[in-house]
Amino acid sequence: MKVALITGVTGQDGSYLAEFLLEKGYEVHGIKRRASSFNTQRIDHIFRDLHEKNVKFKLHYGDLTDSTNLIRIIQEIQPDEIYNLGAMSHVKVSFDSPEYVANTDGIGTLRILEAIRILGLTKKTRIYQASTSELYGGLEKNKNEKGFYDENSPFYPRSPYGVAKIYGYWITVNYREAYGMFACNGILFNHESPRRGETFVTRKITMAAAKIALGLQDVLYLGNLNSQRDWGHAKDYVEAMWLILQQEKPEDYVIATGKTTYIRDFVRMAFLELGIELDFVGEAENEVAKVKSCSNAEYQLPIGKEVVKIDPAYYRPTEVDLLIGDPTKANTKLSWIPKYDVKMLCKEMINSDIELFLRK
Ligand code: NDP
Ligand code: GDR
Repeated sequence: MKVALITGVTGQDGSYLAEFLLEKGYEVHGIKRRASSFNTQRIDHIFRDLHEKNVKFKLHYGDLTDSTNLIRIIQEIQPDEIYNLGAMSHVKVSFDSPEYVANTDGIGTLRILEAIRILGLTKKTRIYQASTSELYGGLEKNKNEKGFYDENSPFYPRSPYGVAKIYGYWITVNYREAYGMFACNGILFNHESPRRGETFVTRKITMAAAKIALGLQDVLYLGNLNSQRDWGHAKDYVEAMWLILQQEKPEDYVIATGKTTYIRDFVRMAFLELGIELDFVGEAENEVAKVKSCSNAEYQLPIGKEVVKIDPAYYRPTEVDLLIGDPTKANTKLSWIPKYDVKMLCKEMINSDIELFLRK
């Protein structure tokens, strides 16, 4: 039986990956942080009491800022595979806590790699590093000739998060080259799901659309509606993480859908799932979305009601305007083809949020 260790197991991706690996027959260990209230909602359904027999999913307290803790856990578990998903992952928040992000997202990656080296596991343990499309920074001139970002496109990060992650990227490449470790970067473009954190834009939108339709919220305040993102489903993306570690040679891969959508169009799509058609009027900070029509008898709002407004507090000091990834290498070498497109993703998220608020 293979043994895997996941940092960030309580997050969106960690929870889907843990489910995926358990289904594949792995013994799965996860590192969770101590918090004053429960932070395991996304994994409670797969957790079994340790007193039961044959428990395949185990949690350990730990933190990516604590080397001794990481060394002890890795020594105890002797994992075949480590998925380093733990990170302060919010781009806007990284402007508020840049030093913490550098420590966790950047040096945290080094701590994992060094632990493997110190423990003499360089030939046994394969490592997946959660790299990101934020490394590209969305610069027009850095796209490839087809108009996408691929494994060879130059990086130009635009946030403390992106800068910390670029260290994680390069230290992973360096340890692979210097010590022959099986260490790989997955350069993943945005991926979402009903488990997405509530302050990322897609989930913020689907939750608000559901609440507004149900009469539980008045207005949704957003920042920049003009950026574009290549959105996939987290379930598809965790499969790619696993595939990357099953290859003969350690390499880095872009994981993306190859399609991009304006934030504004995701808002439109989410409300339309509930039969609510929106009209966007005005520009920049004065832009608003008004209800144009309501075709679903269950969700009737006054025509002309302003449901989306702009709050510049959500603007970022430096923005990544456009992300679109070229998944050709993953399609061909990993035979990875995503099952979800952005419309299916949006539908699943909105339905899940409607159910959530109906239950409350
Ligand atoms: P989440 O924010 O949902 O989860 C992050 C996880 O990291 C949580 O389990 C969190 O714990 C944990 N964590 C945060 N700080 C620390 C720390 N100091 N020590 C240990 N664990 C910590 O992120 P996602 O699941 O969306 O993303 C997973 C990884 O992939 C991240 O590294 C992210 O940067 C990267 N990524 C994500 C993309 C996306 O679109 N989702 C795209 C590209 C890369 P807690 O629950 O206690 O907060
Ligand atoms: P991103 O995701 O920064 O791409 O990072 P996020 O959903 O936060 O923002 C996407 C775009 O939407 C714009 N936006 C808003 N964003 C948020 N969060 N809240 C708002 O109110 C709002 N209004 C407009 C943003 O300006 C941005 O252009 C995610 C994270 O998961 C990272 O960890 C990961 O590395 C990258 O995706 C790939």
